[in-house]
Amino acid sequence: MDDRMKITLVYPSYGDGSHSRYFPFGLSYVAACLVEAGHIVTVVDMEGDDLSIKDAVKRTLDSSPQVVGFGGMVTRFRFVKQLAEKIRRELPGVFMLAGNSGATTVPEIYLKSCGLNCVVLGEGEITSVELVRTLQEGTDWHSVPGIAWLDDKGELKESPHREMIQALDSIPWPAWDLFPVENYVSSMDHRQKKVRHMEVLASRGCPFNCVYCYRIYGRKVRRRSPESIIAELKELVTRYDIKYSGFPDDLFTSDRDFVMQTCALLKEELPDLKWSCLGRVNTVDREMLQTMKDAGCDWISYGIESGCDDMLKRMRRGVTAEQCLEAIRLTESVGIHADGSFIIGMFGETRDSVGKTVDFCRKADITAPMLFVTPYPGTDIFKTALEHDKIADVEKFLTEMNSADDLLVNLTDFTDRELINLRDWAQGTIGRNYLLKKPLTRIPALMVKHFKLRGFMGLVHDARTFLTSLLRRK
Ligand code: B12
Ligand code: SF4
Repeated sequence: MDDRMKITLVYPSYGDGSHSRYFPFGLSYVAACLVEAGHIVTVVDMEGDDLSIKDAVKRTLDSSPQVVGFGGMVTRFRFVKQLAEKIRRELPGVFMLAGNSGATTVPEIYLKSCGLNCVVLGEGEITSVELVRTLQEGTDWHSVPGIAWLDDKGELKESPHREMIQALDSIPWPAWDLFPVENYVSSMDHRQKKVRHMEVLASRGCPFNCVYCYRIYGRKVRRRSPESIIAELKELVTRYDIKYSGFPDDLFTSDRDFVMQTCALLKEELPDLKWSCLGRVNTVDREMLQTMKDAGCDWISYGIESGCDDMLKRMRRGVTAEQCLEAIRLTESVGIHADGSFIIGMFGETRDSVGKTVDFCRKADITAPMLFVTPYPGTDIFKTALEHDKIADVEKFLTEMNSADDLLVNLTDFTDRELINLRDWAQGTIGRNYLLKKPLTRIPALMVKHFKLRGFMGLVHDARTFLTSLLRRK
């Protein structure tokens, strides 16, 4: 008799009308561990396969699962809810669970709204395997560390917390082949370039403590060995012919020695591979950046967030605008493209602080999307927002989440309309300053990019936006 468990892992969609095509590492690590434990694992990937809710439910039912696990970050809550309701109706006895940032930070809402049996808190690799083993053996699953559930009275219960996995090299590589991996590999990369790519996670955790950030892996950083990272990259080159990669870790540059050792090996073993990473301005220096460049790094995304020192202090960034400017210049000077991200709408934001951010971008000669500060569950500003009654209904807030392009919670003294107008003005001015600095090269390059992304009508729309912003200079 086949006593393996049949588990279906469901990856919910990115959001209405848009795609991330960013490989779902969390779910794929969990899948790899369950396969290693000998189970039959099916993946239903709404994102990678462009599935509607109806199709995703059908595929899940067709796989006749005994266990269904949902992944996806907190922004995908509304999809988990819809999927879980429909699956529960068809398969009343199936064991359903969810993991990832939302399920970990607001477990009660996930459990109540989605009718789940339990949620997995934090890292899912060991917990999911132990949980499935208890289900397989018919023993009491409530004793498995690292989970939460609702008791008979509907109250939240948690088992003892699970220690984080120290030896990251011991975790199997992501189960790429269970997913529609080709759709990810051949999609546009984060630079909107069509080059075969797949990212690799090199570390977990970040030592810093920014108020708007949630770190599921905490502040103690754990790293893989450079040898294991390079081995995984080589496998990706051989298996999928990737030409580009990247490290979407919390913060790849947090340890200089680690970066230097990884780069030395990359340069030696994979000299043709280009890659990108997330960086923090106070963790880089010229020698390190040059070493990264020599090892194939061509793009670093820095979370700059604001060009105003007061705002940076409120965000607990621990850096000044001047340091940010210096790091961007240094990065560009060694030939790596420096990208920045900005947020608007922190507690205490003023017209003056937004003006400083616009000015910063002009001086740094960068353009970047300006997103609204959103108090995601698990962050310090989530707690502050609740204390200040800024979020009347947390479940409604979760249901409305998409990308931070929309204003969901206003933490400032501006009205919503004022804040949206201020964002539109700042975004338009940053973009226009950037384009007009080198109009002959930058405007055509942007037009080509937008044409490729959105076709002729997209191009017309962008041209109109740009011209309107020229007319609305104040
Ligand atoms: C890459 C990335 C992206 C990619 C997409 C990633 C993806 N595949 O969905 C892009 C760039 C598109 C992106 C977008 C956004 N992102 Co993002 N992103 C990340 C980043 C850097 C890495 C994610 C990752 O792969 N982690 C590694 C894997 C292994 O960890 P994991 O996913 O947490 O999985 C583990 C556990 O959670 C658990 N688990 C996960 N799934 C499951 C399922 C089951 C069944 C089980 C049992 C366990 C389990 O086990 C896994 C292994 O231990 C994280 C930060 C981070 N380091 O995690 C932020 C992060 C997830 N993003 C975040 C945010 C806020 C966003 C945006 C809203 C920002 C924006 N600008 O609009 C958008 C949301 C877009 C949307 N509509 O969904 C926040 C989420 C905050 C929160 N409280 O939930 C994070 C945590 C960043 C931060 N530090 O604040 N993001
Ligand atoms: S925003 Fe970046 S640097 Fe700040 S705590 Fe989060 S991961 Fe670390």
